[in-house]
Amino acid sequence: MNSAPRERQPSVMPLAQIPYQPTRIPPDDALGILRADRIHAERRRSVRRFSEDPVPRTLIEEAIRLAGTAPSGAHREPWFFCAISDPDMKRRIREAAEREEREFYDRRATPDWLEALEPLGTDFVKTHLTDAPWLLVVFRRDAQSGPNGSRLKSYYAQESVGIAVGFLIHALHRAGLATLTHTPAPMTFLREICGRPIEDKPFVLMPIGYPHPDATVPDLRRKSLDQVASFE
Ligand code: IYR
Repeated sequence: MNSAPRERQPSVMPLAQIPYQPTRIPPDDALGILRADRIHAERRRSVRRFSEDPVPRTLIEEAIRLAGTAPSGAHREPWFFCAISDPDMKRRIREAAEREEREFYDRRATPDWLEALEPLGTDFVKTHLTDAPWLLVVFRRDAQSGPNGSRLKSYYAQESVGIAVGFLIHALHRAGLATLTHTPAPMTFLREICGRPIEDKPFVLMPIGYPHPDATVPDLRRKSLDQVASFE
């Protein structure tokens, strides 16, 4: 006897569909927009020496809002941003990060890795963590609370947060602000300092501010289009 397939009772109703009709930009205009944006983006550099000049909190708020427009798996928005300007918290973060980085440079890093870092001239001293007016700690949320005490898991959380951080870096640069994607490993101390739950994994630690007037950056080149793309 054939039993009818059991009806799956959806626990959540599908979202209503609303029209999406952005104005279409003619290709010639679009090319101008993309080119101008790319030329500006090419001037962006990771900065390791920051001015102590203040940056208004409103700029950081807007940049975080913009990052939060990134697409995410099942629209779970699996990110959390802890923005820190408190000097004492910055000092604690620097102390903990330098402890980990000293271990990295003295013991943990493989010879290959140290060789790859050699041209950048980095070491365990992280003055940017106390000089920059803001430290932004980005967390990847692997689960979060939903309605009626439910737990919502994240999907493609790593990819989603990576995209959001990309949006953030681009937006900060457009606003004339510099940052550094800094990932001291391990970064678990950041969860404790920011008071985040165990499901939140530190993803990146970003100092944000204006570059120090005497800042320098390595004279590196970017790959050309044909080195990074093929058109079939
Ligand atoms: N986290 C260390 C090492 C480091 C690793 C990579 I990959 C870099 O591109 C730069 C540095 C540090 O911040 O010094």
